[in-house]
Amino acid sequence: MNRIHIVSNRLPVSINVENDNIELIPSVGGLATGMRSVYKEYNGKWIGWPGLPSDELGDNLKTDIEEKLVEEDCVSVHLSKEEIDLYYDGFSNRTIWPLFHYFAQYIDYEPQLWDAFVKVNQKFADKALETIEEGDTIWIHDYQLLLVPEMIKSKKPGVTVGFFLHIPFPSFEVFRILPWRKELIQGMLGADLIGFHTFDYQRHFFSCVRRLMGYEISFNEIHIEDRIILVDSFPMGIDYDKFRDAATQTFQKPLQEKSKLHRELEKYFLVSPNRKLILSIDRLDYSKGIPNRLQAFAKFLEEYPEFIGKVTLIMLAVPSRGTVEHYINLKREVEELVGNVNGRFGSINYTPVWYFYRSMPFESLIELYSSCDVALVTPVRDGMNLVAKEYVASRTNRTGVIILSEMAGVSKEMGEALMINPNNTGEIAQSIYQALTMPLDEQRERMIYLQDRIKRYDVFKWSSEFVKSLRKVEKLQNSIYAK
Ligand code: ADQ
Repeated sequence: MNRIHIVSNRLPVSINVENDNIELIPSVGGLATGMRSVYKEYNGKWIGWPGLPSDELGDNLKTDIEEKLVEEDCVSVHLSKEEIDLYYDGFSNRTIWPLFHYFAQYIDYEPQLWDAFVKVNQKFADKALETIEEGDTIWIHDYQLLLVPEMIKSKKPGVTVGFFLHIPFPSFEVFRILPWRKELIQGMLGADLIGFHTFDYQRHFFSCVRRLMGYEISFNEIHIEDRIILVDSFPMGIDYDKFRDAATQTFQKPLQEKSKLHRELEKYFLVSPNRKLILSIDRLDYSKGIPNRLQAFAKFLEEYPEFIGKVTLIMLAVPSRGTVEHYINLKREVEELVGNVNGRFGSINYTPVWYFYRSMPFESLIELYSSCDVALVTPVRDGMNLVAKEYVASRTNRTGVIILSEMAGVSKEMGEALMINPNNTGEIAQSIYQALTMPLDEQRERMIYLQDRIKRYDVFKWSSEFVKSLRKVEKLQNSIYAK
């Protein structure tokens, strides 16, 4: 069986260095979970950045880290502070991210950022080329590494290359704005298999390939001279059983073992048994529609004053990209809005919005998912959105309602959610009312369908389907070469 290697911007471990002692902390995120099963099963390596700027590490420490990573079959690509600034915070997060999420007004067009992007992509490709052999398979992830497929294919054509994009692929009219549009498409076309979360992103990609490069497309194949590139959609799932089992255990724990958060939530319900909780969880990112959500919640309290004192919005925002200007401004805007809503509708014993600007441990996330009556997921653009799936998996009693943006990739799999346009605060306010007053039977009916679907296509199914397609495309290539 051919080896399968993974390449992503970050390795699936973080590194903690204390008094020359190096500790590897495995990441528990969805991608790490799904991919770990793949590269371990197929004897591959995971190539990526270990998360520390290389200029902060001495040569000895760098070597020690590399040796430690070998134990986990990880290969590190070292990046300096300047490279992180220009390639990661720069071209990846100040140019591609806003472009692909339709925030054209935020795009940074600095050629210096592009140059760094090419250089660092080449660094990842070189490290991968050192690690892999002809005949191996490699699976490259996400928008930070769009040029890597071509950089590998051009040097080792016998390697089967897969690429998966975790964010939306924008329509041609948006994509064409970028000066380096052709280079990005060319970079992606080095892959033999290109995957997106949804058919719409796939459709946009085809339209860009046709209009910018003039290549032939037939069904889901792109034909370029003697190559065939397969393009398909693979909606990413979550580790469903992990969320369901953790939620089940949360309810079975004796009171003294429950977390502080859980005890506080119980106290809250004890004080007001008829109170309802709405949950909002995201990275603090302008694509997630957090201000709209707060405005809609305020509108809801304004239109339905009988709910003042009876509904609380718990809003978690994980700090993200805090050095990029638009993120700093967004943080300020969100804090002001939270202050406004609490100032307008709050009282001594009622705080309408509980706002947490921090990452939460897994147990607390589960407690919140399983305790909140409504999940408010309103991104203005989102490749998929795993929070919506995690909420569904954690609802062991099969109640709960999701209010979901039609702009999130996950909306294609969640027809039973209350669908909203995130720019329509009136519609969101109405949906909050509908969710809070929805009979339990109807909640269960919707939740059963959602759970069935999300459980069936979990993260393991997602990765195995992608690997299956990689094998298919590998055979296709071999048959072409054999002719
Ligand atoms: P993200 O934009 O990061 O991912 P999402 O899919 O929602 O968005 O994943 C966020 C993850 O962070 C979830 O697993 C969630 O549990 C966790 N999280 C959120 N808030 C947290 C908090 N306060 N504390 C701890 N954990 C928290 C990108 C794309 C998405 C796509 C994924 C996967 O932008 O569209 O769904 O990749 O492809």
